[in-house]
Amino acid sequence: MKIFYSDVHRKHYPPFEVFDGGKRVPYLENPDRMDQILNALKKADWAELTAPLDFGLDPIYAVHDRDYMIFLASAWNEWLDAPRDPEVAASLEQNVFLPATFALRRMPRVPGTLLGKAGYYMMDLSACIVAGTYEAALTSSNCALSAAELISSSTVNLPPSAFALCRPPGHHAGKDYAGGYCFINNASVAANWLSAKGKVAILDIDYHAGNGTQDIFYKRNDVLTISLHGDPDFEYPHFIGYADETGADAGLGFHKNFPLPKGTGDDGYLSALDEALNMIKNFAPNYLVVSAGMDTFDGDPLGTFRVTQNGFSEIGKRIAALHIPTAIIMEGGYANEALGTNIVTLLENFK
Ligand code: OKP
Ligand code: ZN
Repeated sequence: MKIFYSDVHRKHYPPFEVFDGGKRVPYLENPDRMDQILNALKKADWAELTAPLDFGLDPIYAVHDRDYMIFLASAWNEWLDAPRDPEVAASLEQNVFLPATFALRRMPRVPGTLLGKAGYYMMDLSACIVAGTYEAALTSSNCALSAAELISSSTVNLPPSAFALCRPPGHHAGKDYAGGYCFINNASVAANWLSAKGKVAILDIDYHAGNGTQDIFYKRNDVLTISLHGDPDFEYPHFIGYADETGADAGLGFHKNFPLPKGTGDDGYLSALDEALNMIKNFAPNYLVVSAGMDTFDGDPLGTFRVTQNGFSEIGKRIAALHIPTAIIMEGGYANEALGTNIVTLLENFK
């Protein structure tokens, strides 16, 4: 199996993030996550590490708002150029760019100032921008596009599969906003690219609701989107990911959320997954894109589920049994010591 990966993600490593209560903690979405996965893949003789191709900006602009992308591209340098207090300039705050004011829900407009734009284009304090963020996010989406291209051009008899080892992740990024450690929605960019060649389903198994993916495809019927996650009634992203959100206009009936309770274990998870897989079977897509977050794992610092390693094996087995060309896209997962084993356990079913 080809694993699309680049070291460029290392350029995106914010020195901290701001947790609930204003607590400043080391950035959980860190390069060590990739090192753990790379170590585990090294021991798998079927894993073939491959550099991503460069698809240019067109496939990204086909999903994301132009002005949002220009903001992402220029925010860091504009921030460095902004006038500032010399004392502040010497302090840690200079090492990330974040807004402190967020857009209103009514009559929002895109302001002209850098901090105003940041408040408009960011949904929370986890999507810290540093010098290498834009380049890392572009490369991450090129990994996803490379996996999409492979599954659409492969001539093997078995349904082809590929893994995009993406960092930063993508599923919280909407058309015109960053959030939840995400800047470019890698899975959505790949799925939209594939949609020119056939019907696509996106299955999001990250612990958190894939709000960005939901947002991007909500009115479309050529891309079925399904997310299984911690109920937003108690979990991030709080405002979206509820069961009654099922798509709109032509897309009505082409989005499905499975909000699951705290403590969901293998059995509860797998029965919801079976329902999701039945929907995918009925939709009969030409391509499947899996947003693969491993933060459903028992003991993940950002999750409450209790999915085990056996659970991941079974999840992989059941998705692979669909026999659809599949691009697996890395999303979250923060129990770093177990992350490599967990993702390899999932991927083994597709090799
Ligand atoms: C990204 B992904 C803690 C705050 C939550 C953001 C979590 C982003 C998860 N109460 N911070 O879906 O793994
Ligand atoms: Zn997550």
